[in-house]
Amino acid sequence: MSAQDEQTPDLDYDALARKYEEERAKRLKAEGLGQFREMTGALASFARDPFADPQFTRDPINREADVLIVGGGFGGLLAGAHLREQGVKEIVVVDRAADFGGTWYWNRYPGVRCDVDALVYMPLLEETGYIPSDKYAEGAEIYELCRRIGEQFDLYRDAMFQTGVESMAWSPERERWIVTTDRGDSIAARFIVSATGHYSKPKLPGIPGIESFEGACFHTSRWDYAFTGGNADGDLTGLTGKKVGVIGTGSTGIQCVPPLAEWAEQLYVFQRTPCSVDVRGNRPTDVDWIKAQPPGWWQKRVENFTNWTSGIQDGEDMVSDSWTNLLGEPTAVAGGVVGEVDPQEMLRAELRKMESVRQRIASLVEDEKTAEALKPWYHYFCKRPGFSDDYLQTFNRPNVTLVDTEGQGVQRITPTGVVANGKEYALDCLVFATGFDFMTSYTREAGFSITGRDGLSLDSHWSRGARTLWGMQTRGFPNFFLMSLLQSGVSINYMHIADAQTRYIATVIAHCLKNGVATVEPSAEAENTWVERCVELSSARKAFLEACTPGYFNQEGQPRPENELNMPFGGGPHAYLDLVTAAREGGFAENLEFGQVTPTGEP
Ligand code: N01
Repeated sequence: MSAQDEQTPDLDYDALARKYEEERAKRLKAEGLGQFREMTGALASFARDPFADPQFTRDPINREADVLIVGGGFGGLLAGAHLREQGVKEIVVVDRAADFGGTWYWNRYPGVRCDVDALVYMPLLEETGYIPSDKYAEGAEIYELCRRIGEQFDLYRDAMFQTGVESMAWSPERERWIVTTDRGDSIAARFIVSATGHYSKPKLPGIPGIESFEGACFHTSRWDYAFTGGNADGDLTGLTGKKVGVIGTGSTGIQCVPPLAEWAEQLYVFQRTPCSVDVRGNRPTDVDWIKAQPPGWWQKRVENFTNWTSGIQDGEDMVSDSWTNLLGEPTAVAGGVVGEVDPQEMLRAELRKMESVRQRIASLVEDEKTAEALKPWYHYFCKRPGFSDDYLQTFNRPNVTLVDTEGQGVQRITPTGVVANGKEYALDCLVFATGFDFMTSYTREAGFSITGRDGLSLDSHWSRGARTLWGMQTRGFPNFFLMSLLQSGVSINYMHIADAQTRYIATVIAHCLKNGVATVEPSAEAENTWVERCVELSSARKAFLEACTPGYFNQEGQPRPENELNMPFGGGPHAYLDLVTAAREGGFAENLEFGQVTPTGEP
């Protein structure tokens, strides 16, 4: 990197690199991921579902199914919808939640919205006829679309809610997966689609005293409206006259802080690392535009968005927002995930972007010390970029205090408050916006054991890293499909990848059911080739993450050696989507091994 740059002669890149390193060093913790705690034991009550009927009971179910889908979020819903389109009849969706929705079932915190354009993020809009009201849809609206998909594709009929899968094991005799649950069920399923989500296991910080707090206390994905009053639109009347603290300033924190500030008597925002907060620019949906579109518009817009967010100027920028104009120029995206652009050019563009984010803070936040503390000093893609048009301005309110801990975090929690920077802040309510387990271990996040052929557990099979074909199948686990980020394509718009993956999965499953094919799994050669390709392409992202400020992307600054296997595919969304689409359109057989055939006729 040159010390100066023609476009921004004032930006001293070497000085920035030193500053970033200094700030990173402040945040590195020896405990790494060990600093977080699961919601078990003394913290088990944090996991309670505040939206479900706690009295719900039912008799155990013993049944057969063509396909068992774990997870009723968009991954599971898309799988269900595409399987139905292929004529598959017996589809059982199992979810711990009391309804469909996945992330949008759980995350109902005030201010929750999707920060990706609704017309590309929300799937099956043409099929359901649903028109989102805003460019960035509210969580409640997305949750409603999930329910509508469940209805329209008849997925409620056999759904099992408030039910956690405990184990699944392949029975070679029956050529079925035997799935057990925490309600005593036993389901023999021919196929499994494990769509357990990327942010489904909330985590808490292991701050000393966390169990001792006596006020209201909850994680953002289990919002306690019984205490705060109101709903995701605000009206948090229960907070009138209350002192509230929020720990965590990631994408969630920056969304719930403005409504909390509006209703609490006093709000303390405990910050360890500031989020980068860029322009949001929400506005009502252009309904006339949608009505004027020919069929197939969703796919076209989705492809256009993926192109623009991966450095390809594909004619008109249909979405035209802070994502498609990510670095202020058509460069690339996501810290080495997409390897199509000159890394030095990308680095300079990214440093300029971060500078503009800092300048925006200085222009919006009145108190200079607070503005200074809100400035992020790390590479733009080390953390997920944030967007908001009201978060920064919230710090101009007299009832809001930023408690910046300079990378150290909160020291202690007491029965009556939080101690940070040596000072105790008395609180009536404490909110943890501290995120989720992310790519720690597939089965840990999913919460159930998976045992394939010959008693092989997925944990031991992947003990040195994941092995998959296109991130969706793994050898030794017949008829098992998964949706995760491991060796899978990634896009800013998860739905583009999820839609392509579930179309592929539905095609392969329907092929087997229609033709009486007992089993399907990747061939050794196809799996090895894919794993090698993923490893080869992982080096850019690996190096990038190693130099990043700690966060969930890099296992809190301690990236693991097996990461070269446990990363998303580094060849960009296009290469991945082309592959999966070609496979679905006829090429899948050459990469798969099929078991014996007993013609059955119908799927
Ligand atoms: O979680 P996070 P999130 N003391 O892990 C802080 C998606 N999402 O729920 O940065 C004090 O990003 C931690 O501090 P630091 C999106 O993909 C999407 O916000 O580690 N603070 C950080 O600030 C996103 O990335 C949307 O120093 C402590 C925060 O907790 C993902 O979900 C909306 C601490 C955790 O941030 C997760 O986002 C929301 C401690 N001891 C979320 N420990 C949209 O589409 C942790 N922190 C809009």
